[in-house]
Amino acid sequence: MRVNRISRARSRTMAGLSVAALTVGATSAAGPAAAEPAAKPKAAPAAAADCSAAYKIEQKLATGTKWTMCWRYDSYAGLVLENISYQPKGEARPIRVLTSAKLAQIHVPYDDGSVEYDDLTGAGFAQGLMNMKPGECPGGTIKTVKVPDSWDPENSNVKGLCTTTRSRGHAYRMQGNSANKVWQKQGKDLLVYTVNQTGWYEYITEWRFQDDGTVNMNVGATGSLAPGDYDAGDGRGWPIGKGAKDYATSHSHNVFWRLNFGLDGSSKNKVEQYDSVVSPPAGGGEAPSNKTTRKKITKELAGNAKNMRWWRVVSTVGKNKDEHARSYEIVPGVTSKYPGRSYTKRDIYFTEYKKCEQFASHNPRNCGAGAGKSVDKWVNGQNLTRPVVWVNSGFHHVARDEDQQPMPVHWQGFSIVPRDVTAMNPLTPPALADQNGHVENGR
Ligand SMILES: [Cu+2]
Repeated sequence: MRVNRISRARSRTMAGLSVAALTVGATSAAGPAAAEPAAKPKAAPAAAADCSAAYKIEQKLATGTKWTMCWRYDSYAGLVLENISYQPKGEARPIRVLTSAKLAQIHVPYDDGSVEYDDLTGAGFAQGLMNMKPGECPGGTIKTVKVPDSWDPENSNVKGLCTTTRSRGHAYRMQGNSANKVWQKQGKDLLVYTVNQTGWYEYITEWRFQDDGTVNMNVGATGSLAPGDYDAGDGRGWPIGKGAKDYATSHSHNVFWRLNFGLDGSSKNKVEQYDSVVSPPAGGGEAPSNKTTRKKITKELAGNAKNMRWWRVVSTVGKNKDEHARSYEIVPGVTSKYPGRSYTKRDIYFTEYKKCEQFASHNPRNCGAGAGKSVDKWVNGQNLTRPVVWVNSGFHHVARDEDQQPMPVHWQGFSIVPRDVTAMNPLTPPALADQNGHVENGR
């Protein structure tokens, strides 16, 4: 966010601290956060989340699905979720999905070219963790988070991590022509979120774990537009005051996520890209035809979303009860891609795991001379055996009158959806469990 020095000091109650102070605290990002339990085994993750109770999130949803994970708090990334496992009813053991998941940058360039921010590594996103009262974590639990390298050591313990559950409407409905019964289920989600103030903005980082195995990652921006920016010219902003006054400067929020998959407990995963080509009706056919082809992504890739294109990450060790390899599909959200920087030019990056590669731009860790500081530089032809997935979701924020006051939350993000993780719908009622593939008994 745009932060003039005065507004930051005011909003943070940390007057006198500057960007320089952030740099001092930077080193600990290279190691585990102070709050992280010591001696956590790195290799061969166990099926269940292996962390102490204080850092465990475990939720069995009303529909029988259980999600388990560990959390920690990083001095740049904020909330980091680790060892995320999914266990629908009918599965004897938890199924590991992700080794780690976190935000990897929020890049905010302004349309007048005056400035750009890297909110995570350069503007104190993690430091801005906000206290929540029970009212903004309805029905849930608010955990206390110790902010590492706190700019404000006396207030480094923040009641800042909400875990709760929410209904999402129909998980499914089926009646058909002949059935005399309606099969329907209302889906339930586990929600995990923090609020981080960065300048005048407040970002809600939300992780939503559905009982059908889908995970939604979204960032919502709210708070307030920065009043110091009501000075834009034509084509660079939008008037939000009376008449042709108070032109708030337009800007982009380019949010990056970093997902380290660990399907079935193994970091060795495969990546596939699928594309479809539609052809006009031919050979007496009535309708256009469509051919979908798979491309194995064996080397690092900087990819672009495209109509009818999708990717999936495939387990090399686990199969479902239909003998199909388990996988997770990456489903992009609505995005407005910002072409201004090398790292914002692509929608997705698949890189070979390297410990120092943690942030999509202005990576604070040392990857060696000439290694580059952004994710696009790390796509350099390596074989992809332990893929890390970086997703870039852009939002071009042209302010509107409704943005005052407070600014309504605007969301951006994407999902990962299970593909063949279970042999059937994980919420299938027992009476329909024989309908795997062909339908039995003439139904
Ligand atoms: Cu904005």
